[in-house]
Amino acid sequence: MNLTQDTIAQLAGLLEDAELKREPVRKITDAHPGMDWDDAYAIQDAIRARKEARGTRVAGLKMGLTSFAKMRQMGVTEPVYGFLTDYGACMDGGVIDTAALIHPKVEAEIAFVLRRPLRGPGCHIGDVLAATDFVLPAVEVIDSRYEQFRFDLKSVIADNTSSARFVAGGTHRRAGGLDLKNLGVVLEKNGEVVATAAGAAVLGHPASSVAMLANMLGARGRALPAGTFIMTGGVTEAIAVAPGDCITARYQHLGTVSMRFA
Ligand code: 0L1
Ligand code: MG
Repeated sequence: MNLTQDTIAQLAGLLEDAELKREPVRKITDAHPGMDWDDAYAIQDAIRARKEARGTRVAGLKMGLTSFAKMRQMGVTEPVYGFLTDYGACMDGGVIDTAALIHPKVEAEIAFVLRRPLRGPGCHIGDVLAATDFVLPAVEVIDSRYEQFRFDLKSVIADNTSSARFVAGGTHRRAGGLDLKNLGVVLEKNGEVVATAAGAAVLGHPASSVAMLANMLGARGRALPAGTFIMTGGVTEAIAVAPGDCITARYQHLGTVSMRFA
């Protein structure tokens, strides 16, 4: 690690204030070019600790930048992980207030809920499918705290991977009976199809995103407990939304997830 504990705490405060006040900031590596991966995750952990100290509960974990479409869109090459908050959970079919956000975008994702814990290293798709209770469709609303979504990978990790809101819905199904690799997803904005994809868009199979998360956490001495809700990453590129927009994500075999932005 290259940053001091004081700098990590200060940067966590800066990014959390940017979220809570809706005031975007410059990417933090501009002022701290020596920041390394451990520093970036330490800042994310410090944001999580600040929130938990105020009573926020962690509602699940997320993988980000797991599809080639997203990596291409953001000009990065590696997946990242972050956490979801209880106040970020929104109702399927409900209204999401953009006044609380900076520049929201939506991503159609496939979520997993674990029946048994998973611990890396060495975790693979088979381990994930054996440990999964059910899968369900979910839409993530991301909202970078950086001006104009301009960031690099370390800055985005520190910013809790742009995590803001999420909507889980549709139908939950046992993973065993589903071909998750070929599962089709259609994303609609205001009744028009804006993106289509299959589950394989996420690292070849969405379960490999969960395996990668277990392995990334394992490298930091952490595990995924039973019951964890995990969003595996957008199957398509992210789509910008504004007040008045209606989003529907339609999933083969898993139903739909929808929301309106106000
Ligand atoms: O969930 C995601 O894939 C987002 C990761 C962070 C990058 C972004 O804000 O698009
Ligand atoms: Mg996402």
